[in-house]
Amino acid sequence: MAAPKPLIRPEDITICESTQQMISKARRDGVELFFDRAAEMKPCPIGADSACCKHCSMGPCRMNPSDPYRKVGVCGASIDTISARNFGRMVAAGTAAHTDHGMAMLELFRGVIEGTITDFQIKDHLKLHEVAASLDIETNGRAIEEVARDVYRELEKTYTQVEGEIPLVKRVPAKTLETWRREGIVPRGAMREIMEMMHRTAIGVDQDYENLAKQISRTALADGWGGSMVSTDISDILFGTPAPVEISVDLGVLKEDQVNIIVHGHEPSLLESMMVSTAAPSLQAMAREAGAKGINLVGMCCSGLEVLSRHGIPHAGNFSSTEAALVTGAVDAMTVDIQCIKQDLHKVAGCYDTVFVTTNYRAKIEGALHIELDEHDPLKCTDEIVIKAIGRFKNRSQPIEIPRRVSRGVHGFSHEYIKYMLGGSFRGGYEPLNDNIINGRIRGVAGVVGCTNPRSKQDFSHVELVKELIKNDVLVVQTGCSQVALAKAGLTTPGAAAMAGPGLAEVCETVGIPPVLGLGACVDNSRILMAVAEMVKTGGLGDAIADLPVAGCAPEWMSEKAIAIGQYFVASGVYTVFGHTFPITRETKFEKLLFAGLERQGLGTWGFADSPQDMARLMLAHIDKKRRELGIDK
Ligand code: XCC
Ligand code: SF4
Repeated sequence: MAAPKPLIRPEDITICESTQQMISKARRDGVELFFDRAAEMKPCPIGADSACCKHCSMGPCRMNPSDPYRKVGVCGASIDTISARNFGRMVAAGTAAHTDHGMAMLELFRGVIEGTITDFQIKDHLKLHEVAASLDIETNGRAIEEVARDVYRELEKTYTQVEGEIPLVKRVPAKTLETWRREGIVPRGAMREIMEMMHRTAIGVDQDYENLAKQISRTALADGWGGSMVSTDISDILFGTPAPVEISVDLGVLKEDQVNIIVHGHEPSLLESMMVSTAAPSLQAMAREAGAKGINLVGMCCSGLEVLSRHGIPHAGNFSSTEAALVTGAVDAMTVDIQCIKQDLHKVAGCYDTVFVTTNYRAKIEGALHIELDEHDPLKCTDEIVIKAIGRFKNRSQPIEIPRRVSRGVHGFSHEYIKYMLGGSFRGGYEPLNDNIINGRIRGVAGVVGCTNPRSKQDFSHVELVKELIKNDVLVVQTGCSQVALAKAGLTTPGAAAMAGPGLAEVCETVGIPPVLGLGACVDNSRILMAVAEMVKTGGLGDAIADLPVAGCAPEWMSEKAIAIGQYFVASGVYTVFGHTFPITRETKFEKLLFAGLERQGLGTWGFADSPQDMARLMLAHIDKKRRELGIDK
């Protein structure tokens, strides 16, 4: 009999000490985690390089990634066709995820305007007016409902329009938009672009990788400047635009003597409703009668990021820590909606008697309890979950072990706030951003975003990359699981300015901000688009987004959504580096197009690196190149 394989040490799986502690506990408890399966299941080397196609039943056809032009598929499809089609379908899936989420927010907004939904309101009138103004909708002297109706009608076109240009391209800097028009990649409407992407990647349709690449960009742009941006705008209008607030992050936010409820997923409405339920005096009293000191509501992943900055709700951790949270035994209920919800959470929850509830009709899990959140009566769902959580608290039978770690940090930097904070506008005020870039105190701006992935050491590349960037005077903006990684590592405090280079440190100390600014969930990458558009419009740094000394990175990406995001940043003009893996065959024409050709068309370009030092090196080299081209390098 073969000897059992030695287990990977927790400290080699993650740098998150709380998650390390829970990996050890899970092993003692005999509970399998996704880290274990990642170690067990080696990725298929052909699939990893995107060198196979299963778009029809003449295949599946497999190419040889080390000799990619030796064979073609049964239909004759070349490696470039095959990998461009695979890439296009990833972009379509990622775009569909963000735009469907955005559409759900828009439907909620419509219900609020029509008065059929009364548990949510238009909370941020100022934001509504700003969004209206950006769409050339008259606001002067008009009732808020009228303006809201027009905003709704206009934004709906993001999805349903079949010709023309999606409404939010009005926010794109003129020269960038001109490039898109020349290349024929301005999105018409998200549904149309996703549909066409799926059509063109089917057997026997578009078999020219350059032509496919255009639709890939057009689809991705319907995400960034479409579905995601609508989602951010509407969420701000309904729930409030974030402003900086100090938050606790890490598994130590769970409380042994309270009823712990975790909300994990992506739609802010579930957590917003859960906040109302957990604050209800009757349910608070019920919790106390059960012996609890109170009800502790905690967010995870993007749901958590949506509300942490709006309401100061604590955050337990990112994608790779969702099972770890359950392993504490302290979670009385975990409730989920859409996206990044591992099917095995249901099973792990079962091992610890945690109430696990799916709430969205789009995302059920076989065997899991489903209590649907109906926006017309959201408290019905969330009250019931709270009652179940209290029941579980009362009957807790498992030993509880909560890691003690908690990091405090400041989050909630909407692009509106960055603008205000750095001088009323990005230029022409007190210590404005553009001036500090031009005078060299800030070398450039980097977006570090995206997932964690059990195939790379959790959080490690995020943290090392960001440390390297700020040391080199690069201001970092963040979203998604990356933001949580840096929060846990303590880099979202103003004190972290001490780790920044002298120029960036001076700016941070003067303004009183951390060198790492958390902007929210993955859909809030649209805030980064708005920030770079604002930088161009402010002046002094070129005419197009592609001229700016900025770069982006998703060091530990895993989701198709990340590919869609990466592609919309690239198509918008941003140099975007992905870490550890990239779904493409090397030394092919399609690879050269993504990694060099798009830049020649006036767009941005993709980059790839396996170590955080190399990611930083590539990003800094790009920022310096742009500074030289702008004539502002010293
Ligand atoms: Fe998911 Fe949005 Fe990725 Fe995190 S970063 S693993 S997509 S939760 Ni958005
Ligand atoms: Fe093979 Fe072509 Fe069918 Fe793909 S579409 S599986 S390459 S025959």
